[in-house]
Formats: sequence, structure tokens, C-alpha cells
Amino acid sequence: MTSRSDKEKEEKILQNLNQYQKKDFSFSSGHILGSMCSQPHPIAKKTYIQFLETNIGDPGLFPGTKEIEQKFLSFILNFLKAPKTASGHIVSGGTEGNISSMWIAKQLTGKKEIILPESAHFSFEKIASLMDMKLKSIPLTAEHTMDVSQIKHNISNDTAAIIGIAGTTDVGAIDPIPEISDICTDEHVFLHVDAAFGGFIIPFLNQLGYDLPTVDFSLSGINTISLDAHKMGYAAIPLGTLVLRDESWLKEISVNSQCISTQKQAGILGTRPGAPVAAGYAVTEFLQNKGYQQLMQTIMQTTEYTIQKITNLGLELVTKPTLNVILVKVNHLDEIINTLAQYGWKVNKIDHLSSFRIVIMPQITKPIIDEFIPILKKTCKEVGEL
Ligand code: 0PR
Repeated sequence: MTSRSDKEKEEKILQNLNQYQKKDFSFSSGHILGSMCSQPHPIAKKTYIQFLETNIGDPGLFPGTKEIEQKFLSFILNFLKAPKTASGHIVSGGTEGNISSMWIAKQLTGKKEIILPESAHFSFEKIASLMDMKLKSIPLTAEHTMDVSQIKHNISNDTAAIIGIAGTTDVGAIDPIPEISDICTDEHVFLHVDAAFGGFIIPFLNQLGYDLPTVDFSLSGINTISLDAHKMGYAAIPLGTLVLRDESWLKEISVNSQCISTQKQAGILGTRPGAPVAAGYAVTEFLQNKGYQQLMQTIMQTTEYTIQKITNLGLELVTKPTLNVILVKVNHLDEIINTLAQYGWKVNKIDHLSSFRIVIMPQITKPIIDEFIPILKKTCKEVGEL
């Protein structure tokens, strides 16, 4: 039983924590405009709390949660058209997905060089440092995608893998994955697709008839794809997935485990939370394939709407968005970002393109954009941008 003094103590701590939380921006306010994460779907919040104490690092204790993990992975394997030999591995996000894939590539090939586009996420710098690998950057085309004509002559005897990106961090561009896949098939090189951002949107848009590059295992050159449910999957942090064409590759990143209920443990993490996995599964059950299609279509409509409103103000975009990432090119970058923050709105700085990033996530609706546009206009006038 909780004593009166414990109750008072609890209240005090919670009040104190609230003071800190008030300093945060929140997804639910709709005022975080530049992040690739979102407010979790309502069912994810409920499920997360229900599964708070689970640890899928020890599946013997939590066989039910382990089953949920398999069901969640099946949903993903299905929309990625993965073959029967394939398997999914839960990771904390895109960083761990990329690290795990490169760990596999290094183990399978014994080689150390990674060929990747200049737009690659900075997690590859961590990979180079952690695993003593070497990065070979390929320049981009005017569309901010990997210049595939530069790949072949960069392949060497030490090439461990080639990276294609489906939804780049800065502009949301999609590399020509089918062409890269063909090169990798011809040259027998391991291909990892970093679809941390695009993995939960591109397949659904293509199902709806959009003409985006294919990003799934129907391309025979692809070995692994990483995609994050905590980005476009509308799930809660941390939840990423690495999908492998061949389940046996998991052995390459497994070690013997003495004190848990399985003989081997795969991957980087040991103890890992079941709560985000259960929450992610609940979202996929709630939305199903059709719900994701509808969500992504609405997001693309809101993206179009936002582009119109921004360009109507007289501002320019860095490039025509392929996905739901909008880059606004400005001269007074820091002033605009800081002033918007003072007015309570957060956009992300993309320094090398002298622009700020807006990502249309599920909670960013047309009414939110209508609220934001006058603030953006006022800000741009104040700093002399307009
Ligand atoms: N690969 C790509 C293509 C990414 O864009 C990201 C993250 C990663 C890998 C790494 O993913 P994790 O951060 O989940 O390990 N891209 C976002 C970015 O840097 C991450 C992010 C998310 C940033 C939410 C801010 C934010 O509020 O923009």
C-alpha cells in the first residue's frame, strides 16, 4: 500500500518533472515541423505502457511479446515483397540498422570499403570508425540523387557494400534503387538500402500508383533494407527494422549467450524493450495496409498544399519534393530558424543547402499549416527575407 507520504512524494516528483517537460516542444502541438519523427498513433501510446516491463533480449521470459515481434516483422516483410528465405531484425533505428547491415556485409565479404552517395546519413561515419571501414563517396546529380554512372569504376577488390538511399535525410530524395540493384547483381556486390525514412511511405505510394523508384525485394540485387517505424510508420521511438534477404546472415552477427533463454543472441543490443515493438504492431494492426495507403496519400496532399502556401509567400524551394520533405531556401537562415523558435515553431536547419526543412508527418494537417504560414510570413518580413 502506498503511504500518504509516498503519495505526496510522488506528486512532488511528477510536478517537478512537468516543469522540465514544459520546456520541450511537443509533436502533439503540431509545432515541430522539421523532425522525421511523429506523435505516435494513439494506440501506440496505450500499448507502450502495457508492455513497459518486457525485454525481448530474453525471449524465454516473454514468448508472447516475441510472437508479437514476429507478427510485426511479417507485416513489413509482406509490403517489402521479401522472399521466403528473408527475415527481419528489430533495431533501435536507422543508425543501428545501418551498422548491423554493414557488420553483416563485412563478415560475409571480409572486405572493408563502402560505396555510398554524398547524401548518406552521418551514421556511416560511425560505421567507418567503429568497424575500421572506409567510405567512398559518390557525387550527386542535380536531383540530389546518387550519380549511378559513377558507381562501377569505384568498385574495387575491397568493396564490401554499396548503399542506396530511399528518402535522404536532407531533401527526401530517392536514389535510383533499381539501377543500383542491377549494378550490384552484375558486379556481385552487397547492396544495402537505407530506407530509414522512405521505407514506410514509398511502397504504399507505389501501391497507389505513384511513379517512384521500386524499393523492395522484387529487385534481386538488394541484400538488406532498413526502415524505421518511428519515422514514417507512425509508431513510438525507438523502433527500426533491418530486413535481410537471407535469414542465415543473422548468424554473422550472433554470439553465444550463456545466461538467457536462447543459445544465440543476434545483433548489437542485449536487453531491448518490447514496448515499442508491441506498440508498433498495434499500429500496423489498426491501420493495416489500407490505412497506411490512406495516411500516406493524405500526407502527400498536405505536402502539396504546404508547397503552394510557401511559394505563394514568394519563397523558393531547393528542389521539387519527391516525398513529404520540403526544403525552403533562404538567405537569413539562422535568423529565421531562431525567430520561428521564439514564436514556438521548430524547423530543422539544413546548413549545406542554406535552407530549412519541413517534414509533413501524420500530425501535420492543413489547419496546422494555415496556422504556421502567417507566422512564417511575419518572420521573413522581420528578418528582411521578404
Ligand atoms: N538513415 C537516414 C536516411 C536518416 O535520415 C536517419 C535519421 C538515419 C538513418 C538514422 O536514424 P536514427 O536517428 O533513427 O538512428 N534522420 C533524421 C535526421 O537526422 C533523424 C531525426 C529524427 C532527426 C528526428 C531529428 C528528429 O527530430 O534528420
